[in-house]
Amino acid sequence: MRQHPRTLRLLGSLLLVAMTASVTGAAPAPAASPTPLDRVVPAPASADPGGSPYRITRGTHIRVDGSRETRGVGEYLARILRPSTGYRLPVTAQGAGGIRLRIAEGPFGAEGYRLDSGRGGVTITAARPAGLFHGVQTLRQLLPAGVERDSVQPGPWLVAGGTIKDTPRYGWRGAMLDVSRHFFTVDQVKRYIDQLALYKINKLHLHLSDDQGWRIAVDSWPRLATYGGSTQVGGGPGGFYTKADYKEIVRYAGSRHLEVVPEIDMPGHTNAALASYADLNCDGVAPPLYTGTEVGFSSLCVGKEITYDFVDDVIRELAALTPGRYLHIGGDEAHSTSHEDYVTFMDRVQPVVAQYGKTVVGWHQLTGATPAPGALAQYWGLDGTSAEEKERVAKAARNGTGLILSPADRVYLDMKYTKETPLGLSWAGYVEVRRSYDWDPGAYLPGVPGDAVRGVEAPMWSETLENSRHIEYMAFPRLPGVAELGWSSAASHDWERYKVRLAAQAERWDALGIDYYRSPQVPWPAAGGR
Ligand code: TNX
Repeated sequence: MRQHPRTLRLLGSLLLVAMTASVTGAAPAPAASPTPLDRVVPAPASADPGGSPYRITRGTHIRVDGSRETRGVGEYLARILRPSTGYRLPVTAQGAGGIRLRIAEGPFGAEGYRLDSGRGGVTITAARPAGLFHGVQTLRQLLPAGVERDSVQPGPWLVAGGTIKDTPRYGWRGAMLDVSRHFFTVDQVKRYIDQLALYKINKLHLHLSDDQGWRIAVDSWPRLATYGGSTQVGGGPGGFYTKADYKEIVRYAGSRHLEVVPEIDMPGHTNAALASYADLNCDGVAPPLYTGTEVGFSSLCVGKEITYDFVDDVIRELAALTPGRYLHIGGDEAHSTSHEDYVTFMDRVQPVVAQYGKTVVGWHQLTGATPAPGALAQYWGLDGTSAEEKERVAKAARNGTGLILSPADRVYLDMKYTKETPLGLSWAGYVEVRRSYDWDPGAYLPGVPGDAVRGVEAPMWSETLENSRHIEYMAFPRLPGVAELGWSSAASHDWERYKVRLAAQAERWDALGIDYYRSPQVPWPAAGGR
């Protein structure tokens, strides 16, 4: 009997499926099964699957309400989806169905959202554009990883049916980039911003000055950038951001709903400034530029009036460039400043920040002086930090100083994963993926009231890091874990489940060209098909 050609094709594919299954020893995944709603990093507050999936097709529209910012989120989504789907995906204000971004009152807070998916469409609802933007990040992760590629992929583009309701645990979910030890270009910073946005990070802290380089143009003290920015660790050419460059970083971060927090580290970590202006030195002699990696040898001259003219000018110009609320004044490792001078300096400088309309952030040594009302302290101690130092921080927290947690032996992204890691430092120990994820910011420091903890931040110091590949290798896969600590509830914390969700991200990093460390602690999908 002659077989109908369609039956033959069907038999052929069944045979192929059976063979694949016997080769891999596993049942083949149904070709079109969409990603489950809860397979997202950071874990959403709730995910209720149900109903039919939505399929993005050639006819899909992205519908936005009238506001410019909502339209901006719609355009951002379209720019992600168009290259890989090959669809037009017009962003329109009219019509129904498709992907809808909607601003509405609701229990969303400033950054939360709700995502409803079903046969007729996907609707993301939020009170603010930032919530829509975070909802879009979730939607990305619900689509196949191929959606991240910049050439047309086969699809199908299915989003599982159901509802996600999501809102962050903390308002401060930061990442710091040290652009002083090695300089990174505007494009390199933008690339990192895009990676941070994937995981709903909302603060980009830029460490703009240190012993090895001053990286931001200051009109009233031009040599800071032109001379103080002219080298870096290892003696390379360094660089600095013009004011236009810096504004472009701020604009780009804003378009990804990140707030830039600029840091000028004082009174220590200031060799680049001291080298640029002899008058800033107590002895009136400018030291040479520095390209090594020691810390703690430099200090502004606390007893000289010109120091405060300098601080006033720098803070004024930087505040004027910064739409965000915060200005970080450093204050760490001031080993060459006496305690008395440190207190004098911080007492004088914090009001200058307030005078130019900003809120002080400082490294936690600030709690050894008197933190200004409303100031935030960034804790970077270790398990082994003395009980006395921890108590000083806890006491400040009880007195109203907010805390950002960046424990160095958990979330310093420049720490080596193991002794074999080719990049990074190890003064705080080796920090494998589990260690960076497996702690609770809300219960980390004894004696700290829960509401004093404003969030978490992952610093990336760049003594050993010279390019985007280096940054990515150290950030991935630890950064998503820190993002999850900042976003997801303590109740959802579970390494065994987290590591599976994390492993599923690797395909996405491959599609985006993000380098990462293949930690043996994470059950990565088998290589191949990449
Ligand atoms: C400590 S933590 C520093 C930085 C270094 C970093 C290297 C802190 C506030 N200061 O100056 O770059 O360690 O891991």
